[in-house]
Amino acid sequence: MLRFDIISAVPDLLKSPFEHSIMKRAAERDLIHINIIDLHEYGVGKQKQIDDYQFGGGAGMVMMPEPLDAVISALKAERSYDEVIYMTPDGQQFKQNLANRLSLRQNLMIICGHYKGIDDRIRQEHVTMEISIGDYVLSGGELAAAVVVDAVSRLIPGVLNNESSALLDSFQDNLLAPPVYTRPANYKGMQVPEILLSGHEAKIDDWRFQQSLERTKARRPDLLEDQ
Ligand code: 6GU
Repeated sequence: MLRFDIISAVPDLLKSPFEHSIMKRAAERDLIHINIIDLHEYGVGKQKQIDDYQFGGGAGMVMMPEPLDAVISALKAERSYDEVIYMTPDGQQFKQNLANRLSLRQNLMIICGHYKGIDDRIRQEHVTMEISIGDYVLSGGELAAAVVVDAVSRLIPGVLNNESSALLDSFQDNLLAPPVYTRPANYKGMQVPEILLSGHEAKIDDWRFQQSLERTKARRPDLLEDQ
């Protein structure tokens, strides 16, 4: 069982992504557990304040250290965490390889930043890994966290119906996935490649591999140089 504790100032953003399809089934089978914590519960004072102006001036609020320290410390008192992850555009770029490694962990804490981000001292004190999902800026870390949780969860044995199917995903060998077809065999005159109808398993595997290679060369040659 892989447990995710996700800290957010906008927890509603994280509700739906895990309540459907594969994620839902994974939780029902107790293969993953997703716990979403509203940072406001740990806010300061009567107003339950969680953000404040930044020192040095400039537009945008910063998430205060005290509420974050309170929630992180409360969680750490319950169990030990393999990683305390902060979702931020200046983190390491999320790749399949990192998803694979995280899928082998037991307890992951994920902090979603908002506004200008979190006070840097919380990063120094508590955060062990910083992840970005790509070179663009989102309004908050929640959607990025949902991407990470989804990509990691589907790798856990038993989450996908056909376990081998995760091994054939795009990127799993630094290759893009081959094209796929279903019925009808003839669609508007476009025929499904003959080999797929042949029943020749070994030849089909070989064809798929060649297609993967060609697609990767054409679309993402950088992946082949990555090895
Ligand atoms: Cl993790 N957070 C935000 N706010 N923007 C991002 C991101 C994360 N990854 C890419 N853009």
